[in-house]
Amino acid sequence: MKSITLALVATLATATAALAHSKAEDTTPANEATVETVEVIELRFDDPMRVTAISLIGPDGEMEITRETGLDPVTEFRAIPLEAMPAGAYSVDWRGLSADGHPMQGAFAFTVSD
Ligand SMILES: [Cu+2]
Repeated sequence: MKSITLALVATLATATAALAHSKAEDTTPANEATVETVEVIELRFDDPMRVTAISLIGPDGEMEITRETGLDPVTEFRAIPLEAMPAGAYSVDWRGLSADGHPMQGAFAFTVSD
């Protein structure tokens, strides 16, 4: 009985690895970067991700952005800031649905210089 259970666990582990969830590979601005201006916020994934929520938090709180890529699953998600971004510390928080159906979330931070 024990060997059957172990075999099952091994099978499940293999199936999970084959359907690995989409990962955030890279962002614009890059995590921990210092930039002078931000024209676009980009998230790049190794497999399509349906980004279900994204927020840009600046030195004075949450800021308005507009999604360029909408709610379709994409490997390159783009959003445009709608307000001027004063110097200071920023972070982007996002949630999404991976190509394998797993809910995902991530965050990155950057600084806008004077
Ligand atoms: Cu997954």
